[in-house]
Amino acid sequence: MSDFVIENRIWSPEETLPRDRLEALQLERLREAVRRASQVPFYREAFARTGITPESMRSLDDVRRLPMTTKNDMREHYPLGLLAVGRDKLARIHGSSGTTGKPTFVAYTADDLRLWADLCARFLVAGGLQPGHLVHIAFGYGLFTGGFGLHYGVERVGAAVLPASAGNTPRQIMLLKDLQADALVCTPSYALNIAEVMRGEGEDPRTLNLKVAHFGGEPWTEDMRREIESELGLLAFNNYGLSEVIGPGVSGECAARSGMHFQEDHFLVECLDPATLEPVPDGTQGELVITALTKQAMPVIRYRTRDIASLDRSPCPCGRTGVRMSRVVGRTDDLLIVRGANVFPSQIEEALLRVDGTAPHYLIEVDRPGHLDEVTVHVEMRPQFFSDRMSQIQALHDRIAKAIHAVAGIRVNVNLVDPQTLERSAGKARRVIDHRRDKGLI
Ligand code: DLL
Repeated sequence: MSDFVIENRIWSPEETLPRDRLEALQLERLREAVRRASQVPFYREAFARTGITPESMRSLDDVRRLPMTTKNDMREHYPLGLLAVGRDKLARIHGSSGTTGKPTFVAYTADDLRLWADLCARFLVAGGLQPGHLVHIAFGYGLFTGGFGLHYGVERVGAAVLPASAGNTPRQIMLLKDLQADALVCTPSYALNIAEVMRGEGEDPRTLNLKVAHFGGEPWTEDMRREIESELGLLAFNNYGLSEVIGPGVSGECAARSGMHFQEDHFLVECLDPATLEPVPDGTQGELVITALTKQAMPVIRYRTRDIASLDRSPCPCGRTGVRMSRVVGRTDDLLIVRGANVFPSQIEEALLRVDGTAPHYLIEVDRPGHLDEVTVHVEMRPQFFSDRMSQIQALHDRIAKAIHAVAGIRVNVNLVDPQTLERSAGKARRVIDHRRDKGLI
């Protein structure tokens, strides 16, 4: 870890608004958000069906009467069907890559961009960024919101940006060494990658000048934080966001590093049981559902993030009053419900890792050919185990099925496949194909 001392600096006074004033502001803004969303036919029609008007939002609990928005709704209005302003009012368009091939576009007015830079400035300052620092940004500059989002946030703070963008690790290392950046912005896994490549070259990553890092865009753990901090000799801060809501800047850690403060004056957050859509108590994990209160170009009402986390409303020593969210522990799209049993792909992975002879490459296929769900787990054999002897293959097959039953509590079909035959991904590995979804059964 670094011996850099983080001062508790607050960027905007709104971050410390007493709860009653914050909630009054949220309610006022919720009405405005409903008014703005009424400019979008998708929302206008949904509001009309249930008699929603801005004035009908009498308390913050009334948010629960509003319709939810899903990623699928965004896809159905491709490319820009959810705009609340004319195209001539747009200042920027970003996009998030989806599994369906086409991105989901998100749009910003000039005011939205100003707000976004400010929201990023808030968490950057909370995590020790100072005017005069040089910030190395290794997020991609492009449709992804990471690069440009953080870029303007850093500029807003009054620090300098090195827009290194993503990829070409040796070049990133050269830039980090030669320009002596004080802060690093990228995904946590990429920071580890930079450290690993330096070590591979016989260099000590701790000799870089980095003092702080702001990581986001993917899940990571406390263990990973410890490892990155000791490898790179810096203090690492977590920040969270998603394109559909604005990008980075939805929440971020302060010096206390015990949860990410939600920027509640701009985003109303609910934590719901993903099955019943009822609120869960604070401290209990649920799906985050977010309403953007002030975004103009593309209002978003009760967006189902699919991110599982918990909320903590206890006071924070930093003085910020925004509720803190925990790390994202998983995504609801990772959870499979098979014949009523809940199974995470990670449980199948855990079972496979217990069985000798299987490689950590697998694909889970779920279907409902009749009335019952069926799961087939395709598993690669390790090259050294690959055998012509039926008896050996049968024994391996049985061991896998038993291990999965023991860990995940479900019976599955096992399909052993030759080494190197399952698809590899340059980004996130695709682990699940659920035919029930394609058939509209779930
Ligand atoms: O990843 C926005 C972002 C960029 C946030 C850079 C922070 C820093 P998307 O590409 O739309 O947007 O992906 C959003 O990434 O729903 C989470 O599942 C995941 N995610 C983002 N930040 C975190 C985080 C950006 N700190 C999706 N921890 C979200 C865990 C995160 N997961």
